[in-house]
Amino acid sequence: MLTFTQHLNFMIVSLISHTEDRVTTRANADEIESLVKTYGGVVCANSAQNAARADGATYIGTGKAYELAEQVAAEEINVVVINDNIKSSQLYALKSIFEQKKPNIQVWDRTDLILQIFEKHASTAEAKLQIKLANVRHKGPEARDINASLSKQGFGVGARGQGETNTTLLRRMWKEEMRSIQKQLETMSSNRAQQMEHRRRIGLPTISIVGYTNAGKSTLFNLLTKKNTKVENALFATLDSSVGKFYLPHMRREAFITDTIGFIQNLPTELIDAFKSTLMETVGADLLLHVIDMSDEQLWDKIAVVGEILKSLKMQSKKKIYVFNKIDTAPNINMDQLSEQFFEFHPQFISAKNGQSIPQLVEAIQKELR
Ligand SMILES: Nc1nc2c(ncn2[C@@H]2O[C@H](COP(=O)(O)OP(=O)(O)OP(=O)(O)O)[C@@H](O)[C@H]2O)c(=O)[nH]1
Ligand SMILES: [Mg+2]
Repeated sequence: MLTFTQHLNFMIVSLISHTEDRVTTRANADEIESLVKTYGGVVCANSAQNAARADGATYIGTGKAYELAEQVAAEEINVVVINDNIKSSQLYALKSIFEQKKPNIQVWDRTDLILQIFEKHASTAEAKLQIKLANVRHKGPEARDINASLSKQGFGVGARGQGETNTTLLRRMWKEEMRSIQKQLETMSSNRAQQMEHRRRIGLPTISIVGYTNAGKSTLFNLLTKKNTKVENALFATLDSSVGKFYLPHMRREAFITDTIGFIQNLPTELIDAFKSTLMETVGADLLLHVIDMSDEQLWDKIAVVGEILKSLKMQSKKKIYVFNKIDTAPNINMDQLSEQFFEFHPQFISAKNGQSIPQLVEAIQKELR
C-alpha cells in the first residue's frame, strides 16, 4: 500500500513512434513529468525507446522488461508509469516481471496516474464518486478487489471448472457496481440540474470557463467573482465545478460564471464519462471562455485538444471567446498573428494574475451576450 508520507520514486517508460516529431516527444515527456510531480512523486528514471509498434504481451518487449526490472531494483523505484493507456493484461505482465526483482512495485499506465491524482484531489462526495466510477470502469471486470470479494463469497477465481461461471459472475458484479455508482451520481446530477434550472429562471446569463489543465481558469474565476477557489501550479487542481457571479457594467446586470475541471490530451474516455455531470454546467452555458496559457509552447496543440473534447460534448458550436492568459510571462508572443488566426473567437489577451486587460475581457463578454 502506498502512502503519501513516504518519498515515492517513479520511473517513466515511453515508446516513441518514428512518426512523432521531437517537439511532441518532449512535450509528452514534460507532461507526464508534471503529472508525476502533481501526484507528489519524484522522477528518478526515464526509459524512452523507439519502436514501430508496442509489443502485444508486455508493451515494451520481454527483453526490455527484464532489463528495466534490474534498474527498478537498483534505483529503488516504487512506481513505474507507462506513458500511454495500455491493456490491463500488459500491465499485469510487466508487473509480474518487475516483481521478480522488486516486490511491491506498482505499475501504472497514464490513466491510472491521472486517476490517482484525481483521487488525491477530490474533495466533494460527487467528485469522489465520479472517480470511483472511472476507476471501476478502467480496471474492468477483472479488477482485483472484485476478485477478492468473489473469493470471500466462496467463488475462487480460476478454480477448476469454475472459469466460465466466474467470468460471467465477475462481469455481472462489475456491471452492478457501476450501475449503483451511476444511480447515486444521477441523484446528484438531478440536484445540479435543479440548481441550473433555478439559475436559468433568475434570467441571468451563464458563462463557463473551459480550457487545458493549468491554463489559469481558476485564477480568472477568482479574479472575476472575488472568490477563493484553489489555484495551484499543478495539473487538475480543480475537479469540481464552482459557480459564482460577477457584474457586467454596460448590461447593468450580473452573470453567472462557472469554473470546472481542466482538459488534457488523451483524456481517458472513462474520465470524460465520469465527469459528464460536472461538465453539465458547461453544456448549459450561453458563452464559453476558452482559457489558453500563452506562455506554453504547445498552445496550438492544446487549443486543438480542448476543441476536440468540446466537440465530443457536442459544444463545438457554442459562442466562444479565446482568452489568451499569462500575457505577463509571454512578452515576445505575436499577438497580431494569434488575433488574425483566431479572429472568429474574438481573442483577448490578459493576465489573470495581475489583472491586465480584464476590463477589455469583460467588454468582449458583454458584446457576445448582447
Ligand atoms: N504568470 C502568470 N501565472 C498565472 C496566470 N494565471 C494563472 N497563473 C498560474 O498558473 C497556475 C495554474 O493556475 P490555475 O488557475 O490553478 O489553473 P487552472 O486552469 O484552474 O488549472 P486546473 O484546475 O489544474 O486545471 C498557477 O500557478 C497560477 O498562479 C497569469 O496570468 N500569469
Ligand atoms: Mg482550476
